[in-house]
Amino acid sequence: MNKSFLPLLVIALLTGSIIFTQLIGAKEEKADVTIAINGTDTMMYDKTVFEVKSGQKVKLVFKNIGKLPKVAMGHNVVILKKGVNVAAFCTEAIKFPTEGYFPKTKKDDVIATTKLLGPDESDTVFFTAPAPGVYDYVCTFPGHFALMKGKMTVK
Ligand SMILES: [Cu+2]
Repeated sequence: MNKSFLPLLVIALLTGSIIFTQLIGAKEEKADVTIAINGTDTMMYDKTVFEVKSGQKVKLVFKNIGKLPKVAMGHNVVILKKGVNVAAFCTEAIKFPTEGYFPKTKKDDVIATTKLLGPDESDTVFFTAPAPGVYDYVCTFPGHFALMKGKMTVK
C-alpha cells in the first residue's frame, strides 16, 4: 500500500468509530425498570402480571420464543389506556393485517406497543408508567386476546 494513504485510513477509521459510537449511544435509552415478556406457540405470555411505579421509565423487552411462522402465530404486546374496551380494540385490529394488526384508528387508546413478531424475534420499547391503576395488555393477532392478555399494575 502507498504510505501516503495511511493517515487517510487512520482518519477514516477514527471517524467511523465515532459515528458508530454515537449511533449505539442513541439507541441506548436509560430506563428505571426493565420488564421482559415472552410469547409462545401455545398463545400465551409467560408473564401475565407486572408492577411498575408511576413516572418510571419502563423498558419493555418482548420476545416471541415460538417456532411457528408469523402469519400463523405472530405476537405483540399492546398496553392499553384505562377504560379501553379490549374486545372492541382487538376486533378493530383485525382490519389491519398489513400494519401488524395494530389498529392505527385507535392509536390514542394505547400507552405502548411492540411490533408484531415472528419466531425468535424480539422488540424493545420504552414508555413512562402512567398514573396509578391497573392497565390491560394484549396481543392483537386475530383471536389471541382471549388468552394472550395481562395486567400492568402501576403503583
Ligand atoms: Cu399473539
